[in-house]
Order: sequence, then structure tokens, then C-alpha cells
Amino acid sequence: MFDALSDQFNGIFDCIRGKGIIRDSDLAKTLGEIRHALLEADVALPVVKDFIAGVKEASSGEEIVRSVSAGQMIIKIVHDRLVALLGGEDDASTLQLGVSPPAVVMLVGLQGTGKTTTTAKLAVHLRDKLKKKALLVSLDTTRPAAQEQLQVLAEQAGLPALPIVSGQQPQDIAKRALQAAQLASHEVILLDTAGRLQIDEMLMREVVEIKRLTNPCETLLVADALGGQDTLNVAQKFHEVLGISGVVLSRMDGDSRGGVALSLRAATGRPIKFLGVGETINDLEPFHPDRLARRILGMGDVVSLVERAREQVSEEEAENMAQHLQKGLFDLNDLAKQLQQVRKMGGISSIMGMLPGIGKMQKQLASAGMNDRMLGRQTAIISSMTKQERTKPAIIYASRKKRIAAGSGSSVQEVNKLLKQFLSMQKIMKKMRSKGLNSGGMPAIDPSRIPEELRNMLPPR
Ligand SMILES: Nc1nc2c(ncn2[C@@H]2O[C@H](COP(=O)(O)OP(=O)(O)OP(=O)(O)O)[C@@H](O)[C@H]2O)c(=O)[nH]1
Ligand SMILES: [Mg+2]
Repeated sequence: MFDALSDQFNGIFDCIRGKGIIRDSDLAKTLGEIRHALLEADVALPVVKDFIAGVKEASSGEEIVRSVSAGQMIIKIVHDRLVALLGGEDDASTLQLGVSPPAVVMLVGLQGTGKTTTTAKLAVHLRDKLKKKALLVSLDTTRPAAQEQLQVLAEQAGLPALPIVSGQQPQDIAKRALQAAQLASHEVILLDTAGRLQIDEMLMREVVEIKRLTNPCETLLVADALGGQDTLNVAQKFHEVLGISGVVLSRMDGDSRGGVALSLRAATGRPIKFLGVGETINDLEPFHPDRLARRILGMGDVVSLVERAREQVSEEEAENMAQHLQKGLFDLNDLAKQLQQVRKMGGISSIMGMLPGIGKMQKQLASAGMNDRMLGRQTAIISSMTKQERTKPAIIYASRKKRIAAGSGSSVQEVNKLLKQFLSMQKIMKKMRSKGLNSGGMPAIDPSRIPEELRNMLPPR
């Protein structure tokens, strides 16, 4: 996500970071480079112009360009402007559900943008993160088997869906959904609607009518991040006709250059609330402008990283690991567990992307073979060892190495490399222990070690 843009910003900032006085010509050059980077990321031209004008105005003051840390101040200005461009400080992903239940959330959008998938993803999000019970309802009577598609997703995720009554019209299904939700005390109703071509007046009229009937708290447009300028036009049109409250941007896992995400707010005046980042029902991320801006600018996103660690690694698991390590018992089972934790948290590149100032190092690590494939291979190597070998790696001599290599589809060199890596980790753990430091498995998940200002930003456990 945003890799190319992030690389460009890193390069641009490297040139000004340590600078004291910034001359007008330096500022003009920096602004030119930012403009170029944004255009290359497919950000809409008027948005780019506005952005550059805003940064220029804020940076031109005498007190900034002549200050001792002019470079840093300009970086801060770009950051703040980027946050504003993405939707401001507000936590946009908070759904407005504050009416007497059931709160209706309606999803609309062009054909194939991901409405049905997003409906299921949102229900999972509501259930798992907000502890709210949502009823899934498909109003798509246009495409064959569309209602069944939602039903299947609901079943897979163990979510309630409104039973299908064949032949019923969308308006009638919506009314039935309202009654059913009241009876079964569902707090939220998620309405998946039929995909439409923009020009399809009849289908447009249908959503307007359904909106009038159900009075949704949220009318979310599901838009495709890969659609470029078309996506922006569609969003404007939907907003004009229907009045949307926010956008879910799907396919952010594809090779979107980020332009749509950066232009949508300016184009519609409506916030992006969630990002779709894959095809499974868990692939939905709340949209946080400030965190995303930091990621784009290579400043890291430690808050999301800590949250992800909390979600993926239970407190008990972390506690067990820490105790084990404190006793100086770091063995290959522990290494396997740590590799697995890294994978659960999205893999090396995803974690690296969230750490501050890691841009260049990420490339070096990747070229040294530190990547997610390596994680998989190392896990396979450890799985091919016997229980005894894992707790006592010292017994692994040549013939055992050969067997392990064959069993894991790797080479003896790779087994050697892993063992060497393990030994140096073990040494570090021992050293830390002798110095009385807690070497704990995943430092990020021990709340007492998170700086207070970060802790305050986290949701309660
Ligand atoms: N990679 C990726 N694929 C997605 C994402 N969201 C949806 N898809 C895929 O896009 C395809 C279409 O998704 P649907 O949810 O059926 O789209 P829809 O808008 O309901 O389509 P219609 O009802 O036909 O208009 C499916 O194959 C989904 O798995 C996403 O965030 N990333
Ligand atoms: Mg659909």
C-alpha cells in the first residue's frame, strides 16, 4: 500500500531533513518533487495543486524557512496537510449508529466493486470489535444468485442473515428486514444492494427509494481503489444523487498507487471509513488518516502495530513466552512461535512498513533474503525436527541436518543458517538475562513498556 509514494517521500525528505536554513530555491525544488510524486501516484490534478499551494503558504513564513530546523518544520507541515487531505484528525471509521436500534447501514456502488463482500466484512467487524449484532440482508434481486452469495458468506462467518423469499422486491425485503431485526433485537441491519452501472437510472431510483424507506444512519459507497479517476467521478455522482455518508475503498491490497485514497475526500467531501484489503471477511481495516499519513511519509505507525500485536497474540501467550525466556530457556520451539507470531501479524514487510524510518533498511533486508518466504521456510525447517532436536539443537549433526533438509524441502545450508541465527539469538537472550533485563518475546505487547502517550491512544483491552 502506497509503497511507491512512500519511497518518493523518503527520498525527498532525506534531502531536507537535517537542514537548518532553507532557501527559496530549496523550497521550490522540494515542492516540485512532492507535486511530481503525488501526480505519479495518480492523485487528481486539482487536489495536487491545492495541496502544494497549502504547503507552500504554510512553509513560506520567515520564521519557518529561517528557523534552525526548517527541514523538520516543512516535513511537519507536509504531514499535517496530508492528514487533512485524508480526512483530518477525526476517527472517520466510527460508524454513526446512535439511533434507537436497529440502525440501518446501506451499502451502494457500481457492479463488482465489493459490496457483498464488504457487507459481510462489516458484520464481522461489528461483531468482533464493537460487540454489535448485525443482520445481513441482500436487496440484490437483479443479479442471479446474488442473495445466495450473501447467505453463503453469512453462514461461513456464523452471522445471521435474513431468509430469502423468492420473488420479493427490494423494497419489500427492506421492510421485512426492519421487522425481523426488531423481533430478534439485532442492533444493526446491513443492507447489500444491487450493483449498478452509473447510467442505470432505474437502479439509481431504487436505491433512493430504499434509502427513503429505511432511513439509514450510514449510506456507504463501496468504491474500487484501482478505478482511478472513474472511481472519483462515480463517487461524486452517487453523492449527488443519493447523499452518501462515507466510503469503503476496496482492493487496497491490489497495486493501487494510492491516488483514489488521497483524492476522494476532496472530491466528495465525504470521509473514507474503511479499506478493503483482501478477499476474506477479515480483510477490512478502519481508516485512520493520521496513521496512514505517517505510514506514507515513512514515519511509522506504531499504534497500529501494537494493536495488531494485541489482536494476534494473547496476553497469556505473551506472558508464557516471557516467563520461559526469563528462565533462560530459549529453544527452537520459541523461535518457531516467534516466527508464527510475525506471520500472524501480517509478515515482515507489513510490520516493517509500520516501523518509523525503516524505508531504506526494508530494501536491504529484502535483498538479504529477509522476507515472508523465508519465514515460511524456517518454520518448515523447525517443523521437520524431532521434539528432542528442538529443545536441544546441539545434537543436530550432519546426518540429522540432511534429514531435516530433506523433510522440509530445503538445503543443508539453509538448516545451518537457521541454526546459526538461532545460536546468536540465544546468546543475546542470555546476555540480556545476565544483565537483568527482561528479554520478553514480543516487547510491543507488554503495556507497561509502551510509552504513556501511546498507551492513551489505545483502546482498552
Ligand atoms: N483483492 C480484493 N478483492 C476484493 C475486495 N473486495 C471484494 N473483492 C473481490 O471482488 C469480487 C467482487 O466482490 P463482490 O462483493 O461480489 O462485489 P459486488 O459489488 O457485490 O458485486 P455485484 O453485486 O455484482 O455488483 C469478489 O471476487 C471479491 O472477492 C478487496 O478488498 N480486495
Ligand atoms: Mg453484490
